Amino acid sequence: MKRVHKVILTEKKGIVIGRTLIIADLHLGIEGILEEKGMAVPSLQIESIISEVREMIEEFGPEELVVAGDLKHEFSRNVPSEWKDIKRFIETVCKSVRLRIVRGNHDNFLQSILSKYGIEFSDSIDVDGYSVEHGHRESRSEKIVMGHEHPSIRLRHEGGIYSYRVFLHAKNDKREVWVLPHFSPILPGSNVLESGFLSPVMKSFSPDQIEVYAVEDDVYHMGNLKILKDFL
Ligand SMILES: [Mn+2]
Repeated sequence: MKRVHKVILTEKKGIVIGRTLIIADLHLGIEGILEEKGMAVPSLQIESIISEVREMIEEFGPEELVVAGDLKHEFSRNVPSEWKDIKRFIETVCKSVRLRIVRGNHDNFLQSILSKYGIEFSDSIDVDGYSVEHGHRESRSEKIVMGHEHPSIRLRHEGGIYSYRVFLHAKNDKREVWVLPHFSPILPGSNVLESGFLSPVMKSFSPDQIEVYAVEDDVYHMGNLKILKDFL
C-alpha cells in the first residue's frame, strides 16, 4: 500500500479514505454477455472480487464500502441468472460493512434491486470531503474520486510486454482527482500512455499534472504521465 496524505492506495485496487473503502468498475455479470457473443467464459469474477474485498475489509477495518460506479456490466434484460452475482456481492458485503453505490454508465436497471436491500444509489457520494463519482460526466466538485477510465500502462522490457493497472492522481490549481483502476479481474485496461481519457473530468489536466501509481505486489509511484510518455 501507499499513503498520499490521507488517501491510502492498496495493491488490491481500492482506495481507503478515513473509514471508507472505495472500489470501482466491477462489471459483474460480464461473463454472461461474452457467452451471448459466442465465448464460453466460466463465472470467474465474483469469487475473486469477494475475496479481495474481504481481505481489504480485514486489513483496513472500514465502516463502509463505496462502489464508484459500474457495479455490473450492461445487460438489457432482467434475467434472474444475471442478477445472481449482484445478489451474492451485496449479501456478502453487507454482512460486515455498509454498502453505498454510485451510478455508473453501465448501471441501468440497478435501482430496483438496490432499493429492495435499502442501499443508497446516487450520482455522487461524499467521503471525507471527496466527491465519489463514476466519471462519465463533468463534475462541479473540486475534489473527486472516480473510476470509468480502467487505467493501465503497458511497458516493454527485454522483449516482454507487461501491463499494470494504475491509480492516477491529477492535480492543478482548480481540482484534485483520484482515478481508481478497474476492479474486474477479466476486463482489459486502457493504456493511458497511448490513448486519451474518456472522462470530461480528466480533460482539464496536462500529462505533467497526472501522477501514476502502478499496482503489482505493492503500489509503486511511477512519476508523472509526461515523464512516462517521453521515456517509453
Ligand atoms: Mn467501467
